[in-house]
Amino acid sequence: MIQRIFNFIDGEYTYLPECKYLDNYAPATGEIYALTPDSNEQDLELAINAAEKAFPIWSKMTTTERSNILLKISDLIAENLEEFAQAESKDTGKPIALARRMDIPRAVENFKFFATAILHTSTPAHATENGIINYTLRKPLGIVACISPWNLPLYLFTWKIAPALAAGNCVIAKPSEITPFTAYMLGKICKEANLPKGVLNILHGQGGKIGAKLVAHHKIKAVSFTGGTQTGAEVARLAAPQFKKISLELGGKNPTIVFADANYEKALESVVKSSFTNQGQICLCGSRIFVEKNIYEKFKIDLIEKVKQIKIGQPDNEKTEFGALVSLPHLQKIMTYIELAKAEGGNVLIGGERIKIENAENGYYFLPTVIDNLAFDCRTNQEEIFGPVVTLMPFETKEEVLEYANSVKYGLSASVWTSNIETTNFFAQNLEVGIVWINTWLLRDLRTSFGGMKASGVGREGGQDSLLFFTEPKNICMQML
Ligand code: TXE
Repeated sequence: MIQRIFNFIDGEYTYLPECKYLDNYAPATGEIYALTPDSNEQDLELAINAAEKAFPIWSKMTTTERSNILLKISDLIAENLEEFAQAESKDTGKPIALARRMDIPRAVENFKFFATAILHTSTPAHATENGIINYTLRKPLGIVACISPWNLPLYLFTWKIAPALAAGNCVIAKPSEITPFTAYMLGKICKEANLPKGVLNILHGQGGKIGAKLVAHHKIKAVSFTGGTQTGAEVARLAAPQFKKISLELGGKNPTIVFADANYEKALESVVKSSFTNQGQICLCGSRIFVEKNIYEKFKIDLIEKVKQIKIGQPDNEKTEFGALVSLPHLQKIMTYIELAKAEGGNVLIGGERIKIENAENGYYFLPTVIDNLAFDCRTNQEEIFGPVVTLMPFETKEEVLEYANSVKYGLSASVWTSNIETTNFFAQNLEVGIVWINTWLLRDLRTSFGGMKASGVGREGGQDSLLFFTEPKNICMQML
């Protein structure tokens, strides 16, 4: 049965009779299972008007009142975790176990974290000896846009919405048209949590169409975007002339650097995860693996053995560790990079092709792939592939591998495996990325600044960074009588 998705505007699921719909596919089977609104300006104006009406009410609530409602949303997502996890797995092709363990719990945490963070904010004051005092007020911006991608749908959707709402803004949120379902489900939760109508409006549709119109709308004061670097540039081009605040979390081509003095087994285990979690569709995945020369051959053999053991299957199977890619166009993009790697002299050590799974022959399944024998500066090693494809390269010195690691236009994250403190400090100081993990990967503390530099984006999310982004500072200077 094909399910119809609706926009959530002014506290209700809305349906405009002339609304057109986009097909929504289940990656596990390649079948159309839902229809997504292809929203237009009319839908956008309805959402803007609803947000405009709600802003005076929501922004004037106390932080405790806002906090209680956001905590209720967090609790309701947690109470419906299984339903959200099943929906997320079906919509994205990711294993149900991963959606249960990572995606939905993080959405619960996002609301809880920012619902409590706003209870503990402070702003600076500066007193001078001649009775002058300066203090800072921070005010919500107004109506803001939150635009999120298809790889971690509810996780990243709520990562933007929660702080925006917590800070007192009203939000028009646009999820990816490729994976809209859990965003659609969030509307009902917000209604049950008594979020005042119009505070959060969820608009579905094509990025290049309603997404662009949302960014360009003169009543949108800020845009928080996560997605591709190219799209990020387009968002910036539209927002800049209107002096909107923008936060861009974009692509990555992250290095994983393994020294011979690392904990070998831990490094090996982690490299499998940082290469292939979520089928390699996480902007933080380590897609370029550099291994110190004297352990390279052993590491290569051991890594291939580990990859062979990955349980590939239908996403709804509890035992599946590696599911389907998110869409057929994305699978085809991945296949073009395999051909490119071969043309550049790459040696496909494992994987490199689409596979058919019994009873799901039309699903978007692709083998986890490891390629070596490529130069650090070839296209395969410079461009973001965003799938289950990693390259393996040896190195001899710190200086050599630092040059390789920093050689890409991206600067999002990196993992370094070593037991040597000098090596740790050398890379912490010199890697051109926003996040460096030492002897770990994807360990996240929501208080930390999250984001990248170079072509990986502008600004940071997380903790106070998000609350500062979604508020406007005002300095008051007072001469005490
Ligand atoms: O991102 P898009 P997609 C990278 C990865 C991937 C590429 C494209 O390389 O292959 O981005 O992925 C909306 N104005 N990442 O297609 O197109 C769109 O509807 C306003 C890295 O998901 O950037 C969706 O909601 N909005 C990333 C969102 O932007 C627009 C995770 C992202 O879409 C728009 C995912 C426009 N002109 C992909 N065009 C990460 N950093 O985690 C599109 N959108």
